[in-house]
This record gives sequence, C-alpha cells and structure tokens, in this order.
Amino acid sequence: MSRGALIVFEGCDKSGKTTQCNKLVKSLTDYGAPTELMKFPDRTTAIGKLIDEYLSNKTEVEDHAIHLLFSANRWESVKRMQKLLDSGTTLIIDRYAFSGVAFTAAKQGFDIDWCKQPDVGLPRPDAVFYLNLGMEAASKRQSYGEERYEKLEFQTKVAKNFQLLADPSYWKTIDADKTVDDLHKELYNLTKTVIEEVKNQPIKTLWT
Ligand code: Z5A
Ligand code: MG
Repeated sequence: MSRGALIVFEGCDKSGKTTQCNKLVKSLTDYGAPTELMKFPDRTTAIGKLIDEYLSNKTEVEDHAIHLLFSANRWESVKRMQKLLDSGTTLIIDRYAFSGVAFTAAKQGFDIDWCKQPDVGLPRPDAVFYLNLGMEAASKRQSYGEERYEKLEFQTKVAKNFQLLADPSYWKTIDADKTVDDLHKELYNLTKTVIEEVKNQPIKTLWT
C-alpha cells in the first residue's frame, strides 16, 4: 500500500499558515485523499498545556527547558504520525521542528546546532512550504497579539534563522503576499504532486 505524504507549513508570523493548512485539509479530503491536520505545539497534551501557559505568559520556564519541551511535544506524536503515514494518510502539519530551532536560536546565547539536536531523527517532511511574507505586509494583517515572541525585532531574527534551515531538497519558499484563494490553489497543486512523488518512497529522518 502506498504511504501518505508529510507536508509541513512554516513561515513568519501571520503569513497564513493556519488558514492555508485548514483549507488544504478540506480540499484534499473533498478530493478523496485521506488527510489529517496536525499542529505544533499540540496544546492538548500534558506537555502542550505547559507550553500553552508559557506562551501566554502565565508561567516562566528556563529557555533550554522550554526548548526541550517543544521537542518532546513533537516526539510524543511520532508513533501516531508514523501509523497514519504508513496507512496512506497524508499529514498537513502547522509548524514543526524548524519553528522550534528558529525561535530558540533567536534568543541570546543559543546556536542553531545545539537547537537542532533534540529533533534529530524525527520523521523528515517530504516538503516544507515556507510562507514568505515581508514584515510590512504581515503587520497590515493583524496587530501582534499578547503571546510571547510576538514582537517585531524577535520575529526578524526568527526569519533569518529559518533561512539557515532551508534545505533545498525539500524546502519550498512560497510568496504568501497574495489572496487566500490564489495561495490555496498553488499549495493544493504542489501538494498533489508531492503525494504522487513520495507514495512509494520510505519516510526519511530529520537532520541525520
Ligand atoms: N514555537 C516555538 O517557539 N517552538 C516550537 O517548537 C514551535 C512553536 C512549534 C505559537 O505558534 C508560538 O510557538 C509561535 C512559535 C512558537 N510564536 N510566535 N510568534 P502558533 O502556531 O500557535 O502561532 P499562531 O498564533 O497560529 O500565529 P501564526 O502562526 O503566526 O499565524 P499564521 O497561522 O501564519 O496566520 P493565520 O492565523 O492563518 O492568519 C493570520 C491573519 O491573517 C488572520 O487574521 C487571517 O485571516 C489573515 N490572513 C491569512 N491569509 C491571508 C491572506 N492571504 N491575505 C490577507 N490576510 C490573510
Ligand atoms: Mg497559525
């Protein structure tokens, strides 16, 4: 039986990741392709609840410790991800290890290599769609919210870190400064191609 594809959405704040993930899952499902949506952080688990309290500034967690918790929050989903992919379900994932590295490495005293280590060996995406949106266009969409990290200077560092993680063998930068529907059409077509390309290939592992 052919496997499903592992598609990850990354990108700067307000670039439209969640909007596009939701639309893509609906279109693929309507088309008849078994598809599931996942989102990291997954705030529903015990670890995810700690992360949620941290992001909403209800608690403080030491920077290394929160980095490891974000990673643990992905590892706790791996068995389920593998089972779904093996059974032919395509996974559309809203943020993944690339966000983990890009955000922590934007903090003082962290380097990219250290930040990557806890996520080494996770299932590697077949494609990362990086939604690229300039800070000016992003600021017109919605003002920054109350959550930790939602500040312009920090987000600029994060965007630079994403560029350091862009492996061209599976990373595709998409211009996100277009209408929701135009962007959706482009992503839908790209996703169908990826599903076809990888269906008989083994799942790779990240950063090994
Ligand atoms: N984080 C971390 O530190 N470590 C990790 O390992 C992981 C994450 C996984 C929570 O993420 C924080 O956790 C995040 C990274 C950190 N911190 N920050 N910043 P989150 O995923 O929960 O963040 P979010 O609240 O969903 O925001 P977002 O992802 O930045 O937004 P988005 O999903 O890219 O955009 P959107 O919600 O789809 O759209 C934003 C607005 O623009 C909304 O009003 C839309 O209606 C509008 N929109 C969308 N598309 C368009 C177009 N095409 N045109 C015009 N307007 C549009
Ligand atoms: Mg989002």
